[in-house]
Parts: sequence; C-alpha cells; structure tokens
Amino acid sequence: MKQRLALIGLAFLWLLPGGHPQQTAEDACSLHILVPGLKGAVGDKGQKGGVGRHGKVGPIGSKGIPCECSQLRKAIGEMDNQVTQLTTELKFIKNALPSPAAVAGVRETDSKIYLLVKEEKRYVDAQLSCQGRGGALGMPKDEAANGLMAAYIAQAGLARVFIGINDLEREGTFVYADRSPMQTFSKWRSGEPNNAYDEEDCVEMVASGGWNDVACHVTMHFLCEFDKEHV
Ligand SMILES: [Ca+2]
Ligand SMILES: [Ca+2]
Repeated sequence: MKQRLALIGLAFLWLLPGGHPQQTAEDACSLHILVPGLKGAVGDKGQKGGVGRHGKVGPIGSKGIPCECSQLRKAIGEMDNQVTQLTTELKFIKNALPSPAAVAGVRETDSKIYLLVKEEKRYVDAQLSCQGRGGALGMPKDEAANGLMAAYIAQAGLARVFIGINDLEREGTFVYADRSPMQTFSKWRSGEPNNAYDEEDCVEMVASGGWNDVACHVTMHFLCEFDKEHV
C-alpha cells in the first residue's frame, strides 16, 4: 500500500505544471530572464583584469571631432601651422616686393594678366597652349592694352609674337581669338594687312606695338592673356 501511494505521489508531482525540472530551465533561458545567482563563497581574490577594449565615447572636441580621432586632429593642427606659414610668406611677397606679377615675370592690369611664352609655335598651337593655361592669345582691344603688350615684348628682347587676331573664317574680316569683331581700335602697320602670297590669316605684334598679318603656319613666340576673374 505504501509503495502504491508513493507511486501515485510521484505521478502527481510529474503532472503538476512546472513540475518538470528540465522544462523550467528551458523556459527561463528562452525568456532571457537573467537573475543574479546566489552569492558564492568568498574565495581567493582573482588577478587584475586587462584593460577594457571599448571606452565611453568622449565629448565632442573643439573642431567637432571625437577624441578618438587624435591622428586627424594632429594632421589638422599641422595643416593649420602650414596655412599660417604660407599666409605669412604671401604677406611678405605682397608687401616687400613691387608686385606678385613682377615676381612671376608677367604683366597685369586691373582685369587681366599677360604672359609671354617663349616657345615657338604655329598660331593654332599657340592658341591651344594659352587655352590649356586657362587663357587665350592676347587680344589688344584698346591703346592701353596694346601699349602694355608692346612694352612687354620689347623688354623681353623679342621682335615679334603671335597675338589673338585672325581672318581665318572670312578673308579680310579680322576678328579676335574670342571671335569678337574688331571695333574702332586697330594698330596695323603701314601697308598691312596685305594678305601677302594670299596666305596671311594670322597676326603678329612687333615690339613697337604695330600689327602685321602673317602666315599661320610660321612659328614664333606668343603672348597669352588671362581674365583675373577666371584665374
Ligand atoms: Ca588674310
Ligand atoms: Ca602682312
């Protein structure tokens, strides 16, 4: 009888909800219920742990870069120093010397910079060279510009250079390299343009400032101009 009662008791316990010890453990895990375990017995003190891998993100720095980017901040600091140094040098050049243009060997007005290129090229290649530098062949559109260009050529010791004037599209109708038409100003030498040998469609300026139409395939030095707004 006692044995029977014990068996019934076991069966009853088995049927009780949550009575299965394994099931309880699984439920606890599946629900991710994490509770502190019982405090264990105090044992020997463990060894000191290593340095943690991830610290708290630091406060935003003065330049908006987290403190972790110390290399970047260092690089920016070095660039700041370089900018300061360059600014100082540029100030020196501007103040101590007559003009930056004079230092660079070019001529300038309020709106333009002129550059004499001492390479012998045909007209079309000279124009391409000026364009490649961000400009065009020099276009003297008034007395002042013509005078400046002439003085530049004379001071360089040159006899003649290509300038940006031609009648390539229509014989006898000269236009500037930017395709703008001739206005009232011109500086043709006496007897020019004469379209000699029926092949002179490009224009040179001689050191005195006068113009002469010449063949486009001859090679000579040339004068480029640049708009300051676009430099
Ligand atoms: Ca011509
Ligand atoms: Ca001629």
